[in-house]
Amino acid sequence: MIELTQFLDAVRRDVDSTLDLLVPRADVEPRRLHEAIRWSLFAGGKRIRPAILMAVGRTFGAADEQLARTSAAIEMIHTYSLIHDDLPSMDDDDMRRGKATCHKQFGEATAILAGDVLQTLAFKTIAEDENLTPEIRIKLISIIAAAAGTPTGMVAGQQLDLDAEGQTLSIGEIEQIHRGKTGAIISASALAGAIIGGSSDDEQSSIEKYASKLGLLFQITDDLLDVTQQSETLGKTAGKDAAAEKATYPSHFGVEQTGIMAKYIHNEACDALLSIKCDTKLLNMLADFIVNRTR
Ligand code: GRG
Repeated sequence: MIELTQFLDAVRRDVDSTLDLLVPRADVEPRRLHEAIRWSLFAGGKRIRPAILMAVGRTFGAADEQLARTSAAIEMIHTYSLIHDDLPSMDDDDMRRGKATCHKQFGEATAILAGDVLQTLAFKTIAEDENLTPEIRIKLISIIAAAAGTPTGMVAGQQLDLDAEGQTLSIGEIEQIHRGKTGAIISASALAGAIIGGSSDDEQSSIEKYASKLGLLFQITDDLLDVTQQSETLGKTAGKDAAAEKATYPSHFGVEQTGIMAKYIHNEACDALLSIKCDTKLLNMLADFIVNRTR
C-alpha cells in the first residue's frame, strides 16, 4: 500500500496545482464567488475520482499531461455536486471536508453560483485541452456530461435519492440510486482514462465493469462509514442516513452483512481486470484502498 499512498499523494498534488491554474484567483472580481469556489475546492477532498482517471490512463500508457485537465474537470464537477448537495433545499449540511459548507460560509446564493461555475468550467477545461485531439475532447465531454446529468447520471440519481427519503426501497432501487448518484461519475472517470490511454473496445468494456463495481463499493463503504465513524474523522456529519431514514445497504442488510458484501463486490471489481493484458496492479490497489478506507 506504500506505493498507492505515494500515488494518491502525487495525484492530490498534481490535481491541486492544475486546479489552482484553472480557477480564477480569490482576488479576481467578483471576489466573493471566487473565494467560495476555492473554499470548497481546496478544502482537502480525497481526489479519488482524479486518482481513478489517472490510474486507468497510466495503465493504458497515457502521459500525465494528457490526463491532467480531465482529472481536474472531474474534480470540479464532483465539488460542484457536493456544494449543491449540502444546500438547505437538499441535504442541508453544515460541515464538508472538515470545514463549514460553502453556503454556511458564503450564503446560499453564492454557493449555488460557485457550483454553477465549477460545472461550466469543467467542460471548458476539457474543450481547451491542447494535449488531446478534438475528437477525444468531444468524446470526453459527451461521456462526462451524460454521467453528470440525466436520465442515468448523477443529477438523476440525486433526484431519485430525494424522492426516496422515508420510503422502503428494494435493493434494486437502492442500487439504481447508487449507480446514478455515485457510480456514474466514478465510471466516467475510469472510462475517460481508458479513452485517453487509447485502449481497445474490449479493454474499455472491462474497465466499465471494474468501475461500476468500484462505484458501488465506494457508496457502500460511504454508507458503512456514516454508521461506524465520527464526524471529525469523516470531515462531514456522520449518522445522517439514519436520521433521514435513507435506504442504504447497512439499513437493509445490517453492518456486518454489508461488510461481507463489500468484500465480495471488491473481488468482482478485481475479477473484471483479469482480461486486461497490461499491468493492472495500480487498479487492484485502488480497489483495495476503497474497500478498506476509513474516511
Ligand atoms: C446535487 C447535483 C447534485 C448531486 C449530488 C455527489 C452527490 C450527488 C451528493 C453528495 C452526497 C453523497 C453522499 C454522494 C455520494 C457520493 C459520495 C460518497 C460523495 C463523497 O465523495 P468523497 O468521499 O468526498 O470522494 P471528498 O470530499 O473526499 O471529495
